[in-house]
Amino acid sequence: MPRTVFFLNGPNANLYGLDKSGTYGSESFASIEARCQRHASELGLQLEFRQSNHEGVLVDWIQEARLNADAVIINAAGLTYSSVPILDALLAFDGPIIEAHMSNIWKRESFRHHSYVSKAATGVIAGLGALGYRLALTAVAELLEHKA
Ligand code: DHK
Repeated sequence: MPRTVFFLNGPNANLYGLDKSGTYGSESFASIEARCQRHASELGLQLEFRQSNHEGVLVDWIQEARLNADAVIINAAGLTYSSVPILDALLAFDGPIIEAHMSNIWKRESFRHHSYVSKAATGVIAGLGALGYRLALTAVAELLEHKA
């Protein structure tokens, strides 16, 4: 049975490649997803790659992961710094959790320096753009292998 990974993306991630600031590079969200899907299959992982602009939807997906996923990768985007509900849902998940950010959040405004998600995360990857997403998938594959 392949291991299932939920890769959950928060508000505005659908705009990657389109935002004027260029903070998140020029690659579209759809292209990043396609590359993650390819890498997941190389690793023998079943990938559920989802995006929502709504906090409650993300909470519902994390709760769904308790039943249907072996690991969670999450970029909660702007909700990283405010969402106790997302933190509580992640704390109820029993498996590896990787917090991923495209940008180096510690190099940016101070309001991005405190992450609620980190309180539940096994590890954090930030500042490497979509390469970080690839590394997050590799990390969960290895963590799940060692858990087996
Ligand atoms: C993405 C966002 O949308 C921001 O709100 C976060 C994160 C950083 C990222 O780097 O992927 O502050």
